[in-house]
Amino acid sequence: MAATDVDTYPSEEMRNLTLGGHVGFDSLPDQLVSKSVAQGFCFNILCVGETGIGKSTLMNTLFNTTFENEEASHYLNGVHLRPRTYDLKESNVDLRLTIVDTVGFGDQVNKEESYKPIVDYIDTQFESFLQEELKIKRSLFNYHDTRIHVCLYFIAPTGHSLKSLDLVTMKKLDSKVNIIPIIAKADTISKSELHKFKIKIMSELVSNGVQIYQFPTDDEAVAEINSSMNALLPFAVVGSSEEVKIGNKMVRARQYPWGAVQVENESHCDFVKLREMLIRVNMEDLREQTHTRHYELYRRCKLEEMGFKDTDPDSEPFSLQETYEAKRREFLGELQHKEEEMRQMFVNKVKETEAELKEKEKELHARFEQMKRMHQEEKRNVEEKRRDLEEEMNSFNRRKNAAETLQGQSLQGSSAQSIKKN
Ligand SMILES: Nc1nc2c(ncn2[C@@H]2O[C@H](COP(=O)(O)OP(=O)(O)OP(=O)(O)O)[C@@H](O)[C@H]2O)c(=O)[nH]1
Ligand SMILES: [Mg+2]
Repeated sequence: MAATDVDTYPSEEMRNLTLGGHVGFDSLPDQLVSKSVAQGFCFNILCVGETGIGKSTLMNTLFNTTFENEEASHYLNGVHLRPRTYDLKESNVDLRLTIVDTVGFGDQVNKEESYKPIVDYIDTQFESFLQEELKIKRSLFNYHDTRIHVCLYFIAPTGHSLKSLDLVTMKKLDSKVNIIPIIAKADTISKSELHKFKIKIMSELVSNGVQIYQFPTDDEAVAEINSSMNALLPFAVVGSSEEVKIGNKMVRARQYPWGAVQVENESHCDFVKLREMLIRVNMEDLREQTHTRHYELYRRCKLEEMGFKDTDPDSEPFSLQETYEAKRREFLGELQHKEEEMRQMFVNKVKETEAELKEKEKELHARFEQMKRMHQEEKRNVEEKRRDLEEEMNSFNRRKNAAETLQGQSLQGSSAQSIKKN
């Protein structure tokens, strides 16, 4: 075949050439940038944290705006997820931002199932993307990607340790999403306690095998800042919707009788570090990791479940048609097996019912015979009684007749005597 006759050049034969003048492909990165800018970006944040822990306030503080905010009730039966999408613009860059809130998280008495709606939500977004990819006429270009790029996990500032709900939830999520743990309302914990709390949290995460997102250190430009920030996790943050006058500037802060906690003051909290890492340095890496690690894992498991598999380079090429046929045969076999099982079950059930009915019929027959015997017995008794009564009646009549004759005779005798006397 012609295709096998074509010789491929070994990589050693590749040569570097110098160009005689400007050709223009050095504009490729710019082309990519302008194309991306024209297309716009999307970023999806999942906020997992107890009701009232400060999720909405932090989102408002992070994006320096006021998103829709509905306070959650503490009395919900279960956890549900509430996604809200906003179109934001900064300079000429459009960002479609989706914030997903976990409503009712941590409020139930039994918290065993609290992680499930979150896992389901993440999987559903992966599934939608996979379905779009598998379509014949797919439109990934203008598809609204709802896959979660980052999960901000809000830890309560207890100063003790992580709650089992936190550990279970993070463990269930860590293979599906980039988790950045943060200590919420960090103004409520003292500096020395916070330091110990951070160490405790990290050691608990490690001992429980929870994989949190690590800021990438393979790109030289950001390796230094990212590796120093990795050591400062989990960030202790403060959110605020108030502005306070500090010096002659209005800044976001929380005002207390003893002073103000400034959100953007790095000696007060790690808010600036979080914003830097999440939005300004690693947003693209979070998007990329979601696609190349988490989605890839979901896709692989899903396709393997559907019967697809890769073959090694030496064996026959992978054929979709064959996989489909094999899966179809397997499915039909299973269906037949199930049908046979159901038929057998039906036959057994009919037999059982038949036997039960026969048993009942026998019982009824026996009862009928018994009643018949009882009836005959009673009839005999009644007959005997009737005969006795008849006999009694006859003897009574005989005695009555005799008495009457006797009476008649004695009457006749007495009248004859009186005639004689007279
Ligand atoms: N001390 C302190 N209070 C905060 C902080 N952030 C938010 N709060 C307060 O906590 C309360 C709840 O804040 P929200 O942002 O509504 O909390 P939430 O997690 O969005 O609440 P739900 O959406 O109802 O679950 C508000 O009174 C906020 O002012 C913080 O960093 N420190
Ligand atoms: Mg809220």
